[in-house]
Amino acid sequence: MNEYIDIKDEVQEALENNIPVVALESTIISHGMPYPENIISAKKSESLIREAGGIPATIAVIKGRIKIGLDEAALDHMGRDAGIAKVSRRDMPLILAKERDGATTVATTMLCSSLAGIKFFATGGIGGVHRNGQNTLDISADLVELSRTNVGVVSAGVKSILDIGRTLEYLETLGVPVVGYGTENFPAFYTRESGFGVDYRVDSPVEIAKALKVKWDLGMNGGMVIANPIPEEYEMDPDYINRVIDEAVESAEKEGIRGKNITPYILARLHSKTRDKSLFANKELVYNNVRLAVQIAIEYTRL
Ligand code: PSU
Ligand code: MN
Repeated sequence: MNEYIDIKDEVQEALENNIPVVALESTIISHGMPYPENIISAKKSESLIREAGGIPATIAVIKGRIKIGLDEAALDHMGRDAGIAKVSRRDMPLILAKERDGATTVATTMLCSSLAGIKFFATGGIGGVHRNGQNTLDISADLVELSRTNVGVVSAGVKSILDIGRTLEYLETLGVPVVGYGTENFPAFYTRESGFGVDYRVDSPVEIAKALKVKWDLGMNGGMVIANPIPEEYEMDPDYINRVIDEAVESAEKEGIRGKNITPYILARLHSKTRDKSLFANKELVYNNVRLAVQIAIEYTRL
């Protein structure tokens, strides 16, 4: 369909036959979790989508080709190879032209999903306005992508490594709807409540599917932040995790970590400081998001 994209056969068939497809990102594999947990999590996410009646499409760039749906060897490569670039929107043209490998962020997974015709995407957390972002202007390209690319993104909210309040303000400015699944409180990834409210509470996948259909029928470009709190049984103690996060943010500053390296640095630090408790929570919240995304995708195919 496009000279730069390879769509896996089963994904192409699903798209042609109105079978729900859910996209998954690869930055979470290459830069968000350590090996081998990253591969375990990626594979389990894919099987949860299949079990629910959908087709998974993990997205990455391999040797300059956009891959929509990865085979086992490609997934393994994304999880093991230390030299894979983190690819946000600005990086795409160069990584493709240079025929390099790249892990797609929320922004580029949305972009590639949309090029392939996929409307739903599940991940862990989205990027946002970094702390002190009002001075550094470090604002994730994920937010701008949400304002222009037609993909619904299910996440467990925004980590408090970011400035959650300013992230929500910025999404409002960009016209991106933020809904809470079964909650009025915007979740903060490891914890169910950030203290900030959502615009709308929604209690069923069909409500979300309908709202997105309306948005796109009206030609209003952009996605939606579907915020799905981590299940209670996996929630971390807010005081504990926020203390570890504060310490990790401080350490990133001290070491002069900047730009695209900040999030991977902090995540790795959290996993080591919590002795993988944060990694465990991260995996479980991803599975919870995958389950919701496939339900929304199913409802959307019925509208
Ligand atoms: N949050 C996580 N894990 C991740 C990311 C965010 O808990 O792996 C990744 C996502 O791919 C997201 C990206 O799109 O970090 C945001 O990076 P930046 O702030 O550099 O845009
Ligand atoms: Mn940034």
